[in-house]
Amino acid sequence: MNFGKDAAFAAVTEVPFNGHPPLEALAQAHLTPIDLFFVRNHGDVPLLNPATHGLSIEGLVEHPRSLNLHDLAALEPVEITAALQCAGNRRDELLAVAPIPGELPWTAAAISNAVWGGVRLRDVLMHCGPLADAAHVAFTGLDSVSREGQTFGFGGSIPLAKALDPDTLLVTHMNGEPLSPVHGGPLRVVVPGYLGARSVKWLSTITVLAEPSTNYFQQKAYRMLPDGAMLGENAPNSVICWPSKDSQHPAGTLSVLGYALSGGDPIERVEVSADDGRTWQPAQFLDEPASRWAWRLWSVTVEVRPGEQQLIARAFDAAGRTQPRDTGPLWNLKGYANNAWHRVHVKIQD
Ligand SMILES: Nc1nc2c(c(=O)[nH]1)N[C@H]1C(S)=C(S)[C@@H](COP(=O)(O)O)O[C@H]1N2
Ligand SMILES: [Mo]
Repeated sequence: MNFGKDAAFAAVTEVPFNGHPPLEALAQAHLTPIDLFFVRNHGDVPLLNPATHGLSIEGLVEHPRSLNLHDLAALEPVEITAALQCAGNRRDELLAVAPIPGELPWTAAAISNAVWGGVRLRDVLMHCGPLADAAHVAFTGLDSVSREGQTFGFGGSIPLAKALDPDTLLVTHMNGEPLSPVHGGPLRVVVPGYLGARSVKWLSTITVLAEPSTNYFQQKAYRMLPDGAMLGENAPNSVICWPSKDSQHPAGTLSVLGYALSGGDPIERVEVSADDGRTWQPAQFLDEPASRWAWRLWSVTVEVRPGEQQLIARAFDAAGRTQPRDTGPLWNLKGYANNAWHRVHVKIQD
């Protein structure tokens, strides 16, 4: 089963279904087509009936509620363009440093950008009245995931302040289409600027808590060390989508294309070096950001001389935060959050 994906979509695993578009394809459209948008699943893809799908809001709220999609549709509709990036994006480069057992070898294509339609999570939460000790908002999906001898729905949580951000959405539409089953239809969360894992698919329960979710995917996975920080906001990242790794090109000028994003301050500048980081050329942005959460596609033309060459990209956000130079110091047990300078080796002919 390919869940409506394009022939060019590359499956990483069939069960659970995981895959990504060709890296070059990502730089070709500001909005990633649905049939190319990457997929990250930890369990099955439940086929849910939108007519009967229910959402319950419970925990530290004055008025717990059960809503259906019809109730949600009565709230103010909102659309936000946002990139979704898996914490495992670019894990293959960390794998080249040292093995990372049990994790998928994602390339730099575990990311895509879409316009998400739905309602504000804020509107639903305010309707339920969070109590004074509310500090986190947890989400649980209707898929079945097995870990440590237990079977449960994938889940995670975000701080209450992020849940009340008007851009954090309960999503029913993607690029103008009803949300497909593989992307969490009929209802998912989209938490712009955070790692993809918090954007829980097949959403059935929202629980307002004093502490982060106890779900395995909040407590055990998606932290930097077994007891280290839980992942949240995406750091600045930029990737060269074209030319591809180890490709051959004539000497002279070469166009370089890529994406950049950040979960904090917006991306302000992308630079490319063709001389090992001695000199850098600023890239031009190809798109006007529809929102601060959208990715920026960029291009730059560099001079390349015959021989082996490395192209390097790095981005800066508006606060001057940038990407670390080397992958080595970023290596971690689970292979998360690699945002080192992105390096692509190419061969330039005489
Ligand atoms: N219920 C559920 N939600 C989930 C997941 C999952 O396995 N189950 N995977 C998460 C992860 S790790 C990512 S990166 C994003 C991927 O969203 P996509 O498949 O729509 O690209 O969904 C998140 N939401
Ligand atoms: Mo992910």
